[in-house]
Order: sequence, then C-alpha cells, then structure tokens
Amino acid sequence: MADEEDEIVLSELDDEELVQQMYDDLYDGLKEEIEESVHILLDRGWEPYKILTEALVGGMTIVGKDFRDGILFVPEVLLAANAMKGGMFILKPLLAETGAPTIGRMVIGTVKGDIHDIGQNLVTMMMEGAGFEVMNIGINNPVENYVEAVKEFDADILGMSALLTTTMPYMKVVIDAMKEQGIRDDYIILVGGAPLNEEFGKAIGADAYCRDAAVAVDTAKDFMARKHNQMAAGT
Ligand code: B1M
Repeated sequence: MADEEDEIVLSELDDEELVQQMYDDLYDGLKEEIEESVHILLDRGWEPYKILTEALVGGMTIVGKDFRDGILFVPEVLLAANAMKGGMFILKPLLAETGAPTIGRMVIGTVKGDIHDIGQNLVTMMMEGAGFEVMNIGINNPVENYVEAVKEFDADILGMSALLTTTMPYMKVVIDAMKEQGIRDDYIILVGGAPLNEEFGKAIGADAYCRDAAVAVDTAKDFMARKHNQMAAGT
C-alpha cells in the first residue's frame, strides 16, 4: 500500500545512518531498537566507549536541547533515559572487562534534591573499566549518606554529581560537613555534572571538577598516583 510506512531494517543501515537512526530512536524512547543497534555496532567492531559517547551520549544531547526548549517534556525524556540505560546496560560489562588491577576505591552519588543518574552511572562504568572499585549510592543523597558510604567502603575518592543549578550548591554543604567532622582531607573529592565548571569546583573546596567521565578517570588516576607517591615518601 502506498501509505504504508516502510519498515527500517537496522542491520541494513550503514554506520552513519545507524547512528542517526539511534538518535531518532533515543529521541522516541525506543529501548529495544537502541539495544538492537548497540549489538549491531558491537558486531561491526565498534569499541564500547565509541558507541557510548558517539551514539548514546550524542543522542541524549539532542534530547537535552529539545527538553530545554520546551519541545520535549518529562515523560518523553524519561523514556529516552530508559532507552539510553538499555544501551548502557549492554556496554557496562564490556567497559569493565579490561582486567586492570584495582587502583583505587570510589564512592559516587547524585546530591540531595537531584534525581539525574545517567551521568554518574556512566562515570561509574568508566571508572570500573579503568580498574577502580566503585560504590554507587544512587540519587538524592544527603550529607549522611556520603559520609557513611566513604567510611564503610574505605574510599579513596568521593565523587558527587549534580545536574541542576539548584542542587549544585549542596556539594559545598557536603564538603563543609566533612570539614566540620575533620575528615575532609582523608578523601579526594571530585565533582561533575553539566551545570558545573572548574571555577565552581574550586570555590566549593573540591579537589577537581571533571567535565566528563573520561576526564573523571584521568583525574582520579592522577590523584591516586600522587597519593601513592606521598605515602611512599612518608608525607
Ligand atoms: Co532533567 N534537566 N530535569 N531530567 N535533564 C536537565 C539537567 C536540564 C539541563 C534540561 C534543560 O533544561 N535543558 C535542566 C536543568 C536546568 C538547570 O538547572 N540549569 C533539567 C531540569 C530543569 C529538570 C527538571 C527540574 C524538569 C521538571 O521537572 N520540570 C527535573 C528535575 C528532577 C530532579 O532532579 N529533582 C528533571 C527531570 C529529568 C528526568 C527525570 C526526566 C530525566 C532524568 C532521568 C535520569 O537521570 N534517570 C532528565 C534528563 C534525562 C535530563 C537531560 C535531558 C539529560 C541528562 C543526562 O542524562 N545527560 C538534561 C539535559 C542535558 O544535560 N543536556 C536535563 C547525559 C549524561 C551522560 O550527561 O549527566 O551531564 P551528564 O554527565 C556527564 C558529565 O556531566 C559528567 O560525566 C558524565 C558523562 O560524560 N558527570 C560527572 C556527571 N556527573 C559526574 C560526576 C563526577 C564526574 C563527572 O564525579 C566525579
């Protein structure tokens, strides 16, 4: 029939078309299609990290713009997030498969009042892939959750995530509370999230701001190397 929509066969698209189609499918919250496309790209030899950054994060950036401009609303964005998580779930074990020895222990969570967790889940995956052990304490965390977790997990690093301009100041509340308890300097504190920047990280007393998951990994490695050098020098 003339008005019948042609069904798209994902496996017949070339790489570029498939990535474009993934942007559309993420936008439409089509989890099964996203999962199928991730498998296709893996079968074609794409590195998991490339799929994550180019196809999934790239697609979510488009969703973010239309959310900002009032074209998409919360229910649609939730579906897109769900589709993205479907893709991330497939990639997670592959990113963690490097067999690297443990180089440090990190607690990570999104701050109180904030329920965005895709970014910090991505950081978790990348950190695990790089050989860190990570305790992910999820979303909406008050000071007590962070403090309990870093002690219980014997963490080297505390990572905090915030995606809202209204929740990012809470990172300072956590750091100040740790100062009051005399435990601030026991941990490397890294912060991240779309509305933050380097200046903000410094202003609240964090050790570093991490623009993305790859920077978080490099920064964490850097700080762990310094920590080991200080320990070796007995300082
Ligand atoms: Co929300 N939301 N949202 N949202 N949401 C944003 C953040 C927003 C920028 C959208 C927009 O207007 N363009 C806007 C914030 C505006 C502002 O404050 N300046 C916004 C808003 C307003 C809201 C609500 C208030 C909407 C409403 O209810 N009216 C509401 C708030 C709820 C709350 O938290 N209390 C809300 C709700 C939601 C959903 C639930 C629908 C959903 C979240 C689902 C989920 O996470 N499970 C959602 C989503 C998906 C988004 C956008 C579209 C995408 C966020 C995302 O997952 N990005 C987002 C727009 C955008 O950011 N472009 C938006 C992909 C992810 C990989 O990137 O999280 O930045 P990101 O993480 C990166 C880096 O930032 C960094 O590494 C990651 C990987 O590279 N990083 C870290 C992040 N955390 C780190 C921690 C580290 C290190 C690096 O520790 C060491």
